[in-house]
Amino acid sequence: RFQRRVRACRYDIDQFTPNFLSIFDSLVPSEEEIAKQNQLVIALSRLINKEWPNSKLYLYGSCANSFGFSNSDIDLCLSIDDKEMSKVDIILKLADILQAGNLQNIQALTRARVPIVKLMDPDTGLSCDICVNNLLAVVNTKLLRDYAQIDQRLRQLAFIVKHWAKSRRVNETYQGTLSSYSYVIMCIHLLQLRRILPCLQEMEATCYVTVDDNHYAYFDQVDKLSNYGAHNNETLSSLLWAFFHYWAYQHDYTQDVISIRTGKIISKHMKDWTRRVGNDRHLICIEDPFETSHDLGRVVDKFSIKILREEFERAANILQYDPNPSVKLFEPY
Ligand code: 3AT
Ligand code: MG
Repeated sequence: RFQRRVRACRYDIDQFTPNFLSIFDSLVPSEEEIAKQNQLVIALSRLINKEWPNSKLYLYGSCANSFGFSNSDIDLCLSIDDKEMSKVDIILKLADILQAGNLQNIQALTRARVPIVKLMDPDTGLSCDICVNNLLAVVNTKLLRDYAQIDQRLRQLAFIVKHWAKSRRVNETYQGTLSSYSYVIMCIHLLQLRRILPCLQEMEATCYVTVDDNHYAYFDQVDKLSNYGAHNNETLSSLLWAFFHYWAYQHDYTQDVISIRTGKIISKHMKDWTRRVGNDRHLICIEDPFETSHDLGRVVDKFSIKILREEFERAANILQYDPNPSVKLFEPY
């Protein structure tokens, strides 16, 4: 009976795609908004370069990886080679520079895992976080953006998943749920398994970067891959169903690690992620594509894993049975 229900649902799930696409459209930032963001980055670069002529300000995170919603905060990374100053000193001096430049709500968070300066630009109302020398985040931003250019369904799926995660409050790393970065990686992995996306890090490299003496390489000529997923005609709602169904009922939480670096599921055993080490519990395992010793699920604890899995099941069941799934799916928690 279950099989019949699954089939019945899979047969007509596509009818919800136009509705999900209009939700996607409503979340995408406008051209004006993007122009405003870019202007602010230029103004901040000028201000900081006066003090540190050899520094460079990079946009990373959702404003640069193409998975940003309208009105999301701007993530910036200051690249600076100053052997004399510690990261904390740089953060404190940066806060002073911004203060003198009439930016508002400046806060230097020197004790955070990734130290940052927060600010608000009174002219545009935009808020920014600036970190220092976190260049791997700039590189992983480019990888995500490159994947998004191969098949438009990735961006659509990840927007809907992020919107669901924010509505259901399971996008809060300080409360033990997953980052937006993790959710995008989960979407890339699903599309790799369905051959809608390739595995760029397994292809012949065309792009090379070195960060802190580590070398990274992958294929980035994504304009040559625009037909890659054309053989697969699954629609957005069908992929959304597959995403939640996978994380609710198919993923083996005791054995498996998802890895977009290899385009496969690999074993926890192979990574030695089978037991708790310090605060890393490995209850849901998502390999970072570059820092392969990092499990992006390490923030998840024994309470939040339960919440997450219940939310995956809730979403899977709504998509399976609800005649109007887009209402309940995003119901505020
Ligand atoms: P929002 O739209 O702000 O929710 P975002 O894409 O900016 O989404 P995050 O706030 O999760 O994503 O993270 C900002 C960037 O920082 C994304 C990624 O380039 C980097 N990043 C986040 N978490 C990690 C991590 N655990 N390891 C490496 N890089 C990370
Ligand atoms: Mg962000």
